[in-house]
Amino acid sequence: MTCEGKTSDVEAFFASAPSLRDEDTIRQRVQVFIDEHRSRHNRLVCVTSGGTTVPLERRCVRFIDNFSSGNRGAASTEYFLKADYAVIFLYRGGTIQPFCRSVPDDALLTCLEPDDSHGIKVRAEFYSDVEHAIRGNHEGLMSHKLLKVPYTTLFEYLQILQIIATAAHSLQRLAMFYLAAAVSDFYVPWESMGEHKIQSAGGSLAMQLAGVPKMISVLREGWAPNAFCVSFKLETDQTILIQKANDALRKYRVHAVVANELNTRRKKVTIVTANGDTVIERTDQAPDVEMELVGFLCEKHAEFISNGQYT
Ligand code: 9Z3
Repeated sequence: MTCEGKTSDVEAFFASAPSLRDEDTIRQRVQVFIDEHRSRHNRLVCVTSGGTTVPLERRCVRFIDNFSSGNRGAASTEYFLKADYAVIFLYRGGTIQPFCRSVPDDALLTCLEPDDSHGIKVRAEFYSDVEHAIRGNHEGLMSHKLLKVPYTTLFEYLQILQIIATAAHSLQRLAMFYLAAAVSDFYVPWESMGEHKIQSAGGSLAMQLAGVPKMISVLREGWAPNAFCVSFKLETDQTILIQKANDALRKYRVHAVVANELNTRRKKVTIVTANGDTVIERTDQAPDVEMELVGFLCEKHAEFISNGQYT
């Protein structure tokens, strides 16, 4: 995600974005969820997950995508729920869902089979994974601890994040933002985008992409200034990763930056805070890095709630 959001750039971004489909419904669902947890003094985290698309045409056939399977966001959501947080899961449609990490992509066709009485049953070898997925999801939704909001485009992602963050302002320090989504730094402004599919007759294509205003700063300074804010830094070059994470920490004034390298992201993350770096590496005994990562951040958030600061 980007930052140093000059107010005029940010306003221009939102003013020119296409209107958000189902905006009233999203706003209402988010508000009701947050109000319920505010009245119970619960901790609430907004976990963002998956990657944004950047459309190249208004009637979009082609788009630029940011890589993310959604595994990090899904796993983290499970651990936040376990830690008794209410979770708003802002996810890219089609990416991995909480409790479904062990279920194959084509779950319907892989996990189910016809039974003897013209019905359908779960294949024995997938039974426990399917049961885990269905029970976990059902429990999260039915207990009102989990609210899932899908997005696809960069415009939708930032519009919905703004809705969530401004509503979460009322939770003050009880709110956390855990920004694991891979968000494009570049986009085609809606007003400069053609209506129809770009024609290929001319051979090559040159396009000018504009920089996305840095919304993390806006979230920190304007939308939810009292919330605990964790952003992620992804690099493919290990040698610049920690420096870039430190730069982000200072620039965006977030409470922690989780630094990860693309190829090792499932095994190792470094949490960079003003108090130093903490490396988390998955051991053979641990199911994933998210268990320890979320545990660490929950502790820091608890300190922050009590003192307004953390060690
Ligand atoms: C991350 O770095 C996430 O950890 C991953 C998780 C996307 C790598 P998966 O979904 O992977 O489990 O497959 N997210 C943030 C990526 C990002 O766009 N960060 C921006 C940057 O690095 C800052 S906001 O510049």
